[in-house]
Amino acid sequence: SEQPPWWTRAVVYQVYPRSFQDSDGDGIGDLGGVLQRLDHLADLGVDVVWLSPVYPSPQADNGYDISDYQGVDPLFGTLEQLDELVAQLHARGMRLLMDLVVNHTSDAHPWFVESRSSPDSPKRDWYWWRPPRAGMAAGQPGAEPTNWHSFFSGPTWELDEASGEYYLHLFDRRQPDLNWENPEVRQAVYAMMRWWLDRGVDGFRMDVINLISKDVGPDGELHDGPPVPGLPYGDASSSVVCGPRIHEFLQEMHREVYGASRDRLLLVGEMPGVTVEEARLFTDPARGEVDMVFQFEHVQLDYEGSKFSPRPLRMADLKASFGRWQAGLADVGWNSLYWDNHDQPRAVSRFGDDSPRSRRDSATCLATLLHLHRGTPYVYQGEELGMANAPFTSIDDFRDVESLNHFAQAVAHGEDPRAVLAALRRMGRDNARTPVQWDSSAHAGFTTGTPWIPVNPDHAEWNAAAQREDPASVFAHHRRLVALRHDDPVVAFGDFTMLLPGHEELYAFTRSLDGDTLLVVCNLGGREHPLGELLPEAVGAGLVLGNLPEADPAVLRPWEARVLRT
Ligand code: ISL
Repeated sequence: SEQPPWWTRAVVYQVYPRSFQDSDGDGIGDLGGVLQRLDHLADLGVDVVWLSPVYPSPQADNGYDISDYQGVDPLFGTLEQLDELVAQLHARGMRLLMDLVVNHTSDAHPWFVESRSSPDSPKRDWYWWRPPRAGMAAGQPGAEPTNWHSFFSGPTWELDEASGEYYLHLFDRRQPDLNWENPEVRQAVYAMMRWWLDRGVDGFRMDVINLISKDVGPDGELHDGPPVPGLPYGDASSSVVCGPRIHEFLQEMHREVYGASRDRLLLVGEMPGVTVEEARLFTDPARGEVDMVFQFEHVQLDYEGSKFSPRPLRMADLKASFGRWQAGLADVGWNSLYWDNHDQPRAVSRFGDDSPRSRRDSATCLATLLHLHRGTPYVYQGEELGMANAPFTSIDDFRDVESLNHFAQAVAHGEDPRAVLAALRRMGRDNARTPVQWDSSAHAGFTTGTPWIPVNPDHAEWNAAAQREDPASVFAHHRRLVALRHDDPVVAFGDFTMLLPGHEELYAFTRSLDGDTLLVVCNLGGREHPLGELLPEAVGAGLVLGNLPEADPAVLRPWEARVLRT
């Protein structure tokens, strides 16, 4: 049979460049900084670097608003440094994944500037322009073409005074959605992708790629969505999530772009709202779409409706969700595995316990779970150090457009500002965007200037320098887990079977390949459990890797994780 693709044994590390390492003292991380820190990545042993956007951008959404797809923003450096990064990574046996943000551009992109210039512009149809709702005057509240609520609060439509028409933006008003119905748009995107592949990059992480096909009628009609509770808006999901032509577009992209490069590439689609049934189609190699998707189910279990209405997570829900994804993509397709990224709170604060007593143990326990599932693990910068959420106290501490817009909208609708702030502190994206903690010096070694967002004061204790040589550190544990995936085919390819599905604190499963079985037992709580009673087969088994010093094999201590060979 054929060799499995290279990425089935790979671990990906995400760099969010703004917060990784600053090399020129302006307080913002840059490519020079990434180049200085490659030894950290090589030490960890990761195979791929996914680089969040460095393209020219007004930075309304930290670079996810792109004004030129074929360049590097001076804030981050030069195209020459990007080429240097490709060369340096390749020299170390690593690959580079670029962020592809093509659901929308910046409103400063020349395509949009041209499109906006006149209803007769040849690029008018490259974006979604619509007149006000029938019988209503432009600008009147409720005159928007549909009732859709933006991901970043408010309506998804912005009025252009000059033409009296609205344009669509599922995200910020400075991020107008491209019209993928127009074949010229698609060809322009494909040409840009080929240009990057010719530069030697090894694939793409495709931003909200399952939103590019909108459910539009033959005469251009778009439809209102069901009401969003408590707000004068509707939910756009049924019109934009995995729309009617999404598979066709991804297959066309595949044919038009990858060509002879296909086997060296990794293609991962970020897909909010994707179901496991859809993911099977997206990742079935025979269909020629993408290699894996980022799904969102496990990061939507600890809130109700909106991410800013948090509720406690139930372990049984988490296990049921992962279990379904592991089973659903067992024979066809492939999973991506992540706890956090630049859009999510820090894993140890959200799924673990970041109090001093449990932080190291819960971070290493979560790492064990991440790396031992079947799929490709993604480690987000700082996760390998057990970095935690930030101690934000006021709305002035936040930088993220999503958080700032939500605060303004919620307070305007009468919510208690203290309650809104508490939700932001728990769920806000800036938690993941404080600078990487390299050492205990001022600004954690991130910059010699003033960081664009303050470093977490806990860097005095929690930093890379303190962990690199410490075999008990979170970093050292991640490094062992990466190596285990490279060395042990059971970790990469073994079947997954969930055990004790209803247990409220233990997360246990087996991985099996050709009669060789690993048993993984993780205690996701602060109490001891009688492992000998719950899973007797665990007691005599050989320890492959654990996160605490060896002790009584019949007892699983708080946040203890063991990988055993039965
Ligand atoms: O963070 C989220 C929860 O509110 C998501 O809705 C997030 O916006 C979604 O996952 C899409 O994320 C991606 O596209 C956004 C960008 O802001 C994110 O940083 C990016 O990862 C728009 O480009």
